[in-house]
Amino acid sequence: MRALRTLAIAGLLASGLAQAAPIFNDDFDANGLGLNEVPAGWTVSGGTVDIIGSPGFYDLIPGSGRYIDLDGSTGSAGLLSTSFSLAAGTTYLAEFDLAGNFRNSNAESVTVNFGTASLTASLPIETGWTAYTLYFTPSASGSYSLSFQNAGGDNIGMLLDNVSIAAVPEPGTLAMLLAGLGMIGLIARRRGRA
Ligand SMILES: [Ca+2]
Ligand SMILES: [Ca+2]
Ligand SMILES: [Ca+2]
Repeated sequence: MRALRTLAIAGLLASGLAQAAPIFNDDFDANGLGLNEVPAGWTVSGGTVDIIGSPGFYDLIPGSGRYIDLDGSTGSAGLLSTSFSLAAGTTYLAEFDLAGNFRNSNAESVTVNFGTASLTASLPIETGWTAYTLYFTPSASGSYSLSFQNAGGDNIGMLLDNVSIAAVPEPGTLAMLLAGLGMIGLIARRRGRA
């Protein structure tokens, strides 16, 4: 009985978490390779970025398909950004991988903004893919952007791959789920006693 109940709880929790539906996903692999390119679904302003990788085009981290060099080849790192329609009160999770520049030891930093949330990442030269997360809960529904800005402009920037955004289940939803499970447990126990 206890095992069954545990299974039921696990099932309900899994279905609750499955509601974390991805609304955006990009591994950049569908793009053509090139210097000073704009990846599909993104805009680049105030400078440039490069699309590099497999096969054999500045493929600095083999096995990653295509990815972004956040400082293009025009002496000015561009602001790479994309925007989404997001709902008030929903929490969204942005996930992405950044890596060092793999070419020179100049200090690098990338500022990431997601709605009003932001972080700055600084990775040394040969640091492989490193996962980052940013949570944002808009107070009003509307269009919000996710953007990446490499500092400096020496044509060698940090690398970006595997960007995704998903709506995460509200804590309230999980709390209600757990309260519901408590009720089921109570009823089951009463039935058992009767
Ligand atoms: Ca990729
Ligand atoms: Ca470059
Ligand atoms: Ca640089």
